[in-house]
Amino acid sequence: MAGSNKELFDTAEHIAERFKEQKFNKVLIISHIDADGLSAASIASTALQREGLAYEIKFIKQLDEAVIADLKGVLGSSGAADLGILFWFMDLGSGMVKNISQFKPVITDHHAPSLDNYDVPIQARTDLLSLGDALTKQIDEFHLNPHLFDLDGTFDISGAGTVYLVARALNPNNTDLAHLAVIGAVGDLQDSMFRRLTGTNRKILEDAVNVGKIDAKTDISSYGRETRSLQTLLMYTIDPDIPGLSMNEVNCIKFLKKLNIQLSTDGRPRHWVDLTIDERRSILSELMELMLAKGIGHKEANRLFGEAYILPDETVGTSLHDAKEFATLLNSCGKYNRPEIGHNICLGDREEQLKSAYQLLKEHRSILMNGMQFVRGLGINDHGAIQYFDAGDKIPDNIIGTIINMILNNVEVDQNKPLFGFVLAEEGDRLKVSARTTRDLVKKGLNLSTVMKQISDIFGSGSVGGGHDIAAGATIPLGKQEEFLKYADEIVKEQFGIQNI
Ligand SMILES: [Mn+2]
Repeated sequence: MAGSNKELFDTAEHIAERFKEQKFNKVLIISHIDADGLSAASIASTALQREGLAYEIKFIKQLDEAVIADLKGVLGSSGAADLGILFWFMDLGSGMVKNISQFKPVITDHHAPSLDNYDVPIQARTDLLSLGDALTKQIDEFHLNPHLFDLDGTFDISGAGTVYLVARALNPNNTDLAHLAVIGAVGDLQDSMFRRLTGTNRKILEDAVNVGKIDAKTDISSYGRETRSLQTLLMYTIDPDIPGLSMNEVNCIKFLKKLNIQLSTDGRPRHWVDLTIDERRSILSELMELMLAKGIGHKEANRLFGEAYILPDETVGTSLHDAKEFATLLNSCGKYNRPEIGHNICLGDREEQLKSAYQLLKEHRSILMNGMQFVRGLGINDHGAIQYFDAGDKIPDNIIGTIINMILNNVEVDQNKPLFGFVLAEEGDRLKVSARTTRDLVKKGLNLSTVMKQISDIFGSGSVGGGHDIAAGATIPLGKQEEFLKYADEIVKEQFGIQNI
C-alpha cells in the first residue's frame, strides 16, 4: 500500500521551479486556520519572503463555495495570470480541485482528494476532451498530495510538511523551518498511531534535528509534559487506558504519593519536565507494572511511551518547548479567529503576541471543559452502526471535532461505532457535522471522509464534506439531520460489509 515519497519531492521541485520562473506580482496563500495550516502558511511566507516574493495570506475555516466565490472576486473578469497573482492553496484544496482549477493554483495538501476531481462530463467529451486533458495535466502538475502517490495523508505528511518540501526545494537554507512542519504534523496527530513520526515526516524531522531546532526523545507519550500538573497529566492519559488512573484524579494523586513523588515545590505544582530522571523512571515502570498486572498486553502498554519533540531554543515548562503543546497554542489562535497571532508566534514573536496567545489558550481550555460537560449531560444517542449527539447552538462550531475526540477517547463511550456530533454553524444558517473514530475501525473498512463526501454529494449545493478516514466533517443544510443520520448509518454499514435488513 505504501508508495514512495520520491514523487513528492519531485513534485515539490517542480512547484519550486514555477515560483522561480513564472512572472507574478504576489502569491496569495490560502490556508487552513488550524495548527497545521498556520505552520504551513508560516513556512510558505518565510520562504517566499526569503526569495524576495510578495505574498498575502487568507486563513479560512474550510474551502467551500462561499470562499471560492470570494476568491473569484479577486480574479474579476481577467484571469489569474493577467492579474499577476499566483494562488497557493495549502492544507486544503485537494478535495475541491475541480472548483478551484480556474485559479491555476499550486496545491500542497494532505487531505484525501475527491474521486470526481478530474471527470469531464460525458456529453462534453467530444468538445472538451483536449481541453479537459490539458486542464487535468496542469492541475496535477502543481498538486502535491501524498494520496496521489499512494501514501497515507493521515500520518505520512501534513499540510505544513507538503509546504516545507516546496520551501526546501526553493532554497536548501529553509531547513531551518523544518520544526514548523513537525509542529504541523503533531498538531494533526500524525504521530499518534505509531507514537512517533514516520514516512516523509521522518525525513522532515531529520532536517529539524540536524539544524538543532528539535530534540527527539522517547518519553511518556501523555500530553502536557511541559504545562500540566502531574496528576492532570496522568488523569488525562486515556490512550492507553490506565486502569484506575485514567479520568480519576484522586487515584492519580494516591499513586504519585505512594511513589514519594512531590506534587509541588514552594507551592507550585511540579510538571513532568521538572521531575528527575529517576522519578520519571519510577513512575513509568510502576505504570507498566500496573497495566500488565491488569492483563493489558505489552503492545498496548507500550503506548505509554512515545517520541517527544522538544524545541531546545524555547523556555522549559512553556507550551513552546514541546511540539504538541506548541500546536495546541496555535490551534487556540485559529479557533478564536486570531490566526495572525499564531502566524507571528511561528515567525518568532515572543512578546505581546505570545501573551495574547496564552490568554486565548486559557479561554480555549475553559470552553472545552464546558463543552465536554454539556455533552456528558446530553448523552450519546445510538443510531444503528453509528452514534451521535446534537449540541444545537450550545458548543462553538470550531471546537466540535476536538470535543468529539475527547469524548470518544473517554472509556465510557462505545469504541465500536464512529461518533458524530451536530452543531449549528457559527453563521446560524447551516448545520456543521463532525465525526471521529478509532484506528481499529478504520482498519475494518470505515472511512469517514467518504461518508461525509457521499452525503454532501447527495445533498448537493450548500453542502460540503470531507477530511480523513479517521476524522472528517461536513456542512449541511438546516433540517437535514435525520436524513444525514439515515445515510450515514447506511454508508457505514456498507463500508463494514454489513447487509441492510
Ligand atoms: Mn492538516
